[in-house]
Amino acid sequence: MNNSETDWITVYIGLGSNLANPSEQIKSARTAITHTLGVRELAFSSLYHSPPMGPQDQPDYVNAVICVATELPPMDLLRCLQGIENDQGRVRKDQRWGARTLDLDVLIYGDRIIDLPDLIVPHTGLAERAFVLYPLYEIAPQLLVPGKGHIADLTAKCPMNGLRRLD
Ligand code: A4P
Ligand code: MG
Repeated sequence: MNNSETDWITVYIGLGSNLANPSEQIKSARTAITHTLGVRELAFSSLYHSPPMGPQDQPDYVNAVICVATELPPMDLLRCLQGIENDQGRVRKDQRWGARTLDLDVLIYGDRIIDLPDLIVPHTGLAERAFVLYPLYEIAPQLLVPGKGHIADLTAKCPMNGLRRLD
């Protein structure tokens, strides 16, 4: 491994969609993420179906988690992900946790704890959300979530809340 290779950081990104053919939105986003310069896919979870957290008058979600290696600094990665959300028709409305074609969240960035106005990592709520924990556990069962604990313990404590794995 040369020196530049050692600067690549392992990052977990959560994908969510509940509009305009959610499964296809998630698959397109996976392709877009892995085609981003400075990003390489390491693993991709199954797709999961779950009822909405937050306002109930919206369709159910499809969620997944991707693990990548990246040489992008955290804010550059976030901007790339927001660009992909926009490309896939994301419209930001005032309602919190409303329906969306695509939501990409930086869940974990190496062992970093980040507390910036525009970026909090590990992602807020990660430890309480079945639709994040179970796909994360599927692809990284040994993971230590910085500041929160072992993924196996977090997952064991979290009810599935209607989450089910899609074939
Ligand atoms: N931001 C801060 N930290 C991060 C991070 N780690 N990753 C900021 C990504 N963004 C981060 O995000 C709002 C702001 O968060 C951004 O400007 C960014 O700088 P947003 O994507 O514009 O809005 P949002 O996603 O509606 O807000 P929020 O509060 O992040 O919502 P969540 O936590 O993403 O939850 N139910 C199911 N079943 N499945 C879901 O995936 N998702 C949500 C949204 C609600 N209910 C759901 C699901
Ligand atoms: Mg979000």
